[in-house]
Parts: sequence; C-alpha cells; structure tokens
Amino acid sequence: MHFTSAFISFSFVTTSLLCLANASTATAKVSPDDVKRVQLFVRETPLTVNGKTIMMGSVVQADGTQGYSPNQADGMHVDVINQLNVPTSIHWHGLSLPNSMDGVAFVTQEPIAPGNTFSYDFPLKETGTYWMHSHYALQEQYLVSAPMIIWSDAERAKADKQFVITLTDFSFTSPEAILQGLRNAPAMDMKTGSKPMPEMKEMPGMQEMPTATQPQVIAQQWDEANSQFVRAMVNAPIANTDVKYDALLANRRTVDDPDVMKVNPGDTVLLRIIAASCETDFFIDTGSLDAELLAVDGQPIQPLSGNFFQLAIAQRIDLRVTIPKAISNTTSSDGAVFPITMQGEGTTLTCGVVLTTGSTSDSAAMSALPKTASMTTAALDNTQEMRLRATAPLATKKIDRTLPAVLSGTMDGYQWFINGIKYPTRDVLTVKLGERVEMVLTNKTPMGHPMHLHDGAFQVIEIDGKPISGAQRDTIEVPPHSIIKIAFDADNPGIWPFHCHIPYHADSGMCTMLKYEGVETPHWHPEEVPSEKSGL
Ligand SMILES: [Cu+2]
Repeated sequence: MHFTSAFISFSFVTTSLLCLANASTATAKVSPDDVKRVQLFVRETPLTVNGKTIMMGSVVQADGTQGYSPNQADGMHVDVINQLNVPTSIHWHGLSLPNSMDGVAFVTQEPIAPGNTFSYDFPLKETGTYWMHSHYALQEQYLVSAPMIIWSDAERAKADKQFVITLTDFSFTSPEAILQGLRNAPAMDMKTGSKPMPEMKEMPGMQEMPTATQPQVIAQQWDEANSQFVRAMVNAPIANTDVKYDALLANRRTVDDPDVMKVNPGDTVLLRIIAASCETDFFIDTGSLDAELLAVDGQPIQPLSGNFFQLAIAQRIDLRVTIPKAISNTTSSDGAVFPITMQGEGTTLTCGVVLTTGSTSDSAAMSALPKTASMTTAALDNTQEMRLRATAPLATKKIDRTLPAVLSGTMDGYQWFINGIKYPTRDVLTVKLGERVEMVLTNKTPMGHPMHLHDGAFQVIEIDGKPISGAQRDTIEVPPHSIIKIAFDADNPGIWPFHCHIPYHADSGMCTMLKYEGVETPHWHPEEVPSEKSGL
C-alpha cells in the first residue's frame, strides 16, 4: 500500500527514460529443456492520450506483446523482470494457484526489486479470460496490467475470430496525488466538487431511491418480452465515483483513435473484455449486434443475450456477436462498421473498439464511436448478476462457516473498512482446510465495491435475500446497500487477500486476508509495516 514515493516516474516522454533499469538485467533464463518459459518485462511504455505522450507502466514480452496468453496444457512458467526504477510484483488475477505464486507483495512474496527477476511456475487449472496486474502500491493506475487468456481447444473453438479488449482509466494526475487529494478533500466535497458525497454512516433508509425529480441517466434493464439485456434511460441517482479521469482507454487507445478489428460477414466474433480500470466500472454497448454473454471472470455461464452489459472493475466478460451475412448498416461504400462502445459509470467518458468488414476506410471506422455519451449513468446494480447461472455450480454441501464482510467507510480522512477494521491488521478472516465457507458481503455505503477474493472462483449464491445458483467468479460488484452471499470450498491453504479492487479503497483500509488456520508465510507481517508499505 505504498503511496508516498515516486514509483514510476509520471513524467513526459522527454524526461522519463531515466526510469528504465539497466537493460543488462534482462538476461535470458531460458533453459533448453524448458521451451515454454517466457520472459515478461515490467517496464515503461509511451502512451499518447489527448495529444500528449507520457510514459506509463506495462507488462510485455520481449516483442512488445502485452501480457501472456499460455496454453492451459503448458502451465505457467514465466520470469517477471522488473525494469522499473521501483519495486513491483505481479498477481495472476482469478487463478487458483499455490499461495507462494500469487504475486502479492508483503503477503506471498517480497517485492521484486528494480533490476531483479521473480520466476512464477504453476499449473493452470482454468481456461478463458484472465489478467495480470501489479499487486504493489498503486501501480495498476500506472497501467502495470495486461491480459492473460488461457487457451484450450474449447476456448479456441468458441468463435471464428476472437479479440481481447482491455479497458483502463487514465489520468494525467499521478495516483499518489489522486489518493492524497481524496484524503485531503472535505467530507462534503469528495466528488471533486461536483456534488456532495452522502455521509457513509450506517443509517437505515439512507439509500437514494429513484424519483421523478432525479436526472435521466443510462442504466441496464432486462427486456422481458425479448429476453435480453438492453440499454434504458431512467430517472435515478447518478453513480457515486471518487475520481474524475482524463480519458478511458480500450487497448490503451482513446475513443478518437480506436482499435479497428477486421471481421468478415457471417463471422462469429468473441470479445474477451477485461476491466483493468481502477475507479471505473463500465457499461458495454454492442450497438446493432446482439451478443451472447458466455462467461464472466473466465467462468462459463448459461448463455444470455442482449446488447447492453455491465462490467465492474477487475471483472471480465466474454461476449459473442455474429456479423450479419448481408450487411444492411453499411456506412461507407465498401464495408460495414460495428462500434462496440464502453461508457464509464457515473461519467459521459467513453472508449471502445470498432469491428469492420471489407475495406472500410480508417476514417469511417475511427469516427464510428461516440466521442462522449449523451448522458451519464446510474450505478451498476444487480440486474445482470441476478440472471447469471453457473454451468458448473458448487456441489451441494452444508455450510461449515459463515464469514461476515461488512463494507463501510468514512469521508473523514478517506478511510474504508471491512467489518469495521482497517487494513493492515492481523485480525483477519480465518477458515479451516476442507470447510464449505459462505461469506456475506454487506455494503453499508452509497458506492459500489468490486470485491475480489484471491485463489480462483467462488459462487454467488444469494442477492438481496434471493437465493440463486449464480455465477462462478472471482470479483463481485456489491452495489450500494446490497447484500450478496458467496460460497466456496476452502481447499487451498494459504493467506489470500480479500479486498475492494478500487486501489484507493484497498490502500485506505478496505482489505483483509482469508487465512487458513495454522498457515503463515515468511512475508506477511501486517503488524510490522506502516500502512504506506503494506503492499496492497
Ligand atoms: Cu471499494
């Protein structure tokens, strides 16, 4: 939970080359017998946003490819080489793996010092859409994150063409300055002055209910007649968000310069969308293309259709669209254009990608996305989550242990809590090997929290009092004032972080550990480290 020192220089390209560690530290460790071993470099990469070029973080292979997408059968064998001038560690988000491979600085390993290498080796249990990101300080906001698709024959067979879309939020203000600003802001001015933040006290009936006098905002609804998720305009409160961003990015590109993806009439196209953002949930609009929702967080669900979806921070969604055989919406003489638009929750900022057929001109493709949304949005809610059903639910078993996880906060100094406790602490959640565990996530705040439990998937089993055989996933959005129950089997001993995936919340206390009884790691000393150094 560093926030004090300069991690990655946040400076313009002319001055930031100072930050590269000596390139000689990247010496190859590949052994001839180990052909699937891959080097991943954590380094600065230039990024141009709104006409300015700035150095940001990245996790890339030697050829510049973002992230690494292994075959499941090959397992994971990577050397992470830190070429920043500050420490780092890389977490494999959503994977069930040996605790020592989880990549969490100060919990499962020491940080990787500048110029050093850490080798991660583990078998891959999952297939599908995952991602990797720094678990050190606020480096996710520096874009130290990348996709990780785990391939199998079944994953490859899901569509004629497949594309990965990684979503991030971008600010020219450094994350340390953003966090300091949040901590210094007066309680009634938390929302960057735009409107007062409701107090986050545990008050019954404090939830803002939609009324006719509220503004029109964009929300997702379930269209019962057509059995699909659709975009709707409703009178409802605008979503509460802490940070105002300069841009949203899809594959590190702004809405003015989108990734253009070539497809053919009649193709099925799988979009593997990753929310690698820090403070931005997304609404995804597939426009004229109806989509099948096939998986969330890499885990298959019973398919649902629609053209408007919700995606919370750190979650993933797999959407399969079919390009029409006969193109009717041709917008240029020689090809058709299908924009896929993402709008940030509580903002009019957008980003996206464009699918095109034929030889559509770049300018036609580039201009297909709305530069800004016509209106802002409501908060993410349970509309989508309530309808998700796991294809492989947990086996029926009695609950051995129920763990509460009450999410609360105070604007006084920007502090966030789980069960009234602010991390770092040794007073964490405990389980025993072999138990079926249920967690009750109760959000007492007017802001949604994307809660992430390390070590693979859990199942959503109840939403606001309604039992469901919900999705298997690794990150659950708990909307304002919602209560969501999840369940999992405690079958992998370790010390596993459980935290809000908004780094500003996690670093301000909304974090704990799921600790197996009797398990310690040599790296976890929560009582010894100041909050600035606790590493989440
Ligand atoms: Cu949070």
